[in-house]
Amino acid sequence: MDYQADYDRLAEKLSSIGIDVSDIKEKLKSQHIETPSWGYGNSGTRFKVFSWPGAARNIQEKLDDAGYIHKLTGVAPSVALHIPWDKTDDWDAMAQYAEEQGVSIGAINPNVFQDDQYKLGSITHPSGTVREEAVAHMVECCEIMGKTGSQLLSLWFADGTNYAGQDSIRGRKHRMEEALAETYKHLPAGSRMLIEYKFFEPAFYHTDLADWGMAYATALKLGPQAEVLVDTGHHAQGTNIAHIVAFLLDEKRLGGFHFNARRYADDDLIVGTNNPFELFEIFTELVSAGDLAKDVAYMIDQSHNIEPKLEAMLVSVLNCQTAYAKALVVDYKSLRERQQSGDVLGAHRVLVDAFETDVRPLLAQARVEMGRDPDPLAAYRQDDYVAKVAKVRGTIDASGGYPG
Ligand code: PSV
Ligand code: MN
Repeated sequence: MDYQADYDRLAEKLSSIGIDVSDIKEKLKSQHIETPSWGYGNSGTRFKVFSWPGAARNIQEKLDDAGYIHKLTGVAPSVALHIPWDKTDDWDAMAQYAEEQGVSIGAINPNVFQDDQYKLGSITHPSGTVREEAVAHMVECCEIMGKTGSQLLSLWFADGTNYAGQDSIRGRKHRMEEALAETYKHLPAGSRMLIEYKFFEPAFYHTDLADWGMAYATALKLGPQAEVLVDTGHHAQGTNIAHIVAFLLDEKRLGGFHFNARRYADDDLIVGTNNPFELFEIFTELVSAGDLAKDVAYMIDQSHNIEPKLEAMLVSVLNCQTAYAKALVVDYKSLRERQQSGDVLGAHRVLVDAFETDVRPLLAQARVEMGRDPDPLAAYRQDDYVAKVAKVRGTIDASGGYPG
């Protein structure tokens, strides 16, 4: 890949507007995008789960695949686990195995939505016994955090109702607060609880944690270790996610992201495929917030149906890099000046200029400096990893479920 001359030109242009290219490259090299274990296995829609040749069959293979994505990109050094999907008897061995693949264990995601007893909810269920089971599972996940060195408990609940009057919304709110307060007590020191909201699905009348405001209010009640997780697929059409991000950053309660792309609902498509400008808007808020964003956790949460699993994950990571790089080349000084003088379209133009900048040479250079291939997608396509794992793993029957 011949990118050097383009890189030199871009570096010169950036320095002419006062942007230090080596500073940008350092930031790109320290970017951290966590991939989800469940993105490497078979997954799909509620209509059909297509079997993918070489889809990971167990946690070791998921860690192998995550290690491969990190090897290609250099910016995906951790893997989120979903419990019990990824449960093991020997957490030390799993952490060790992950390390051997060049990755670490990231967020621990309890699963309180797949068992029969959760039909009417988990932590908001009318039955105290069911709520206790859900809390016990979350406490177990806090213990797993201790054993794996994970710093994040990432919570999402399918809880809600389908019909008006089905249950007391305020009653459920109180049950949820009680259950989360109990779980909070078990968080390992220095770790964080991320509260993910979603406005619908699987519940269709009301969802107990429907939006960022509810997650934020709940986090405030719980304490400083509780923060909000923004899944980009969990909003109504037209919602300005960048605004939510800016607000939560300023309130110091933005804990992290689940990135994916959507057109209609929670489509869980490859990040940045149909919403590159939205992704860029989000990253400009993060970059311009400086230190306020230093602890934000960046994770991918997608469910591939028809696309090759590993390539889908790779493209998502690369698209996050691209959005970040574009946000880093914004001329923020000029942006502030134009904002200050009321230059509506001038300010907007500053953002568009950065968005339209071809950052591929910059990314190529940063990758080479990280010891990676300048073009990870080409490297992936030339490599035989996928063919090798397809041969070893074969095609397993995927009719078992919908992990997405
Ligand atoms: C729910 O749609 C969600 O976004 C949550 O993060 C789950 O943990 C994940 O998808 C996997 O089902
Ligand atoms: Mn999610």
